[in-house]
Amino acid sequence: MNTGPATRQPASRTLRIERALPFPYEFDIARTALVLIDMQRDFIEPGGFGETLGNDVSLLEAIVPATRRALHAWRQAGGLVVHTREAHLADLSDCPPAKRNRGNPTLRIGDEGPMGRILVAGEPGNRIIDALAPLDGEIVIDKPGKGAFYATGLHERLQQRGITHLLFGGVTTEVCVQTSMREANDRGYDGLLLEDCTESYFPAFKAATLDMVRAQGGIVGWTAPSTELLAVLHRPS
Ligand code: TIU
Repeated sequence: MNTGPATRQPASRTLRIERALPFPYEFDIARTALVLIDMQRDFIEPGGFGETLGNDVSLLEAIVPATRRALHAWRQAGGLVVHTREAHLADLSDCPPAKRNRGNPTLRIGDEGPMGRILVAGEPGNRIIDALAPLDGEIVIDKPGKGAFYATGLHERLQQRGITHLLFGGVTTEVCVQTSMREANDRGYDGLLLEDCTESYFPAFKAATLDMVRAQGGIVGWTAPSTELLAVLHRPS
């Protein structure tokens, strides 16, 4: 059922984030979606996929308050919200052996862990964290790859709605977020990464990704702190 502010089609309204890098970012709320990548328990809480890979997952939690504020403001403005989850079918038919067998994790994709089967759709660990839980009417994409566009139909769904611009947040910055931004870039979207709404298990990789995105005149897209987004959303039109 579609209810609540998430389903309202916002009126066309062009906003401009002056302090975006490498130069100001202009977008029409009616043609822009906020895309939150993989803010699921598997990556953010102990006992999930992130930890089985040997990572300290506590770093990622720090972005939740800023991401929640951005999500709330975007919902208030009536903008389209897309949530993704890295998720595989229970029979793992969409998980290539190359992905499952990579590295030396303590638990592999599909194995039973403290939050259910690792990275499997419908398991407790695969749920988006409560603070950012999707509302009815928001798009929720289960993606078998790192990128949000691979084998998901997301591009078609965005095209149906006339979306041309994407604001990105989520985890991890250099893996699923950057892959999704690059996929979006190749499909013709103008993407902006909200700097304080994304995090990596490796702070240096986050910093490098922000630099890579905005280098060469925005070769992948733009970056800006979420406070700049909030400021333009709250400014009277
Ligand atoms: N391992 C890691 O940094 N990330 C992933 O495996 N998936 C996402 O980034 N969502």
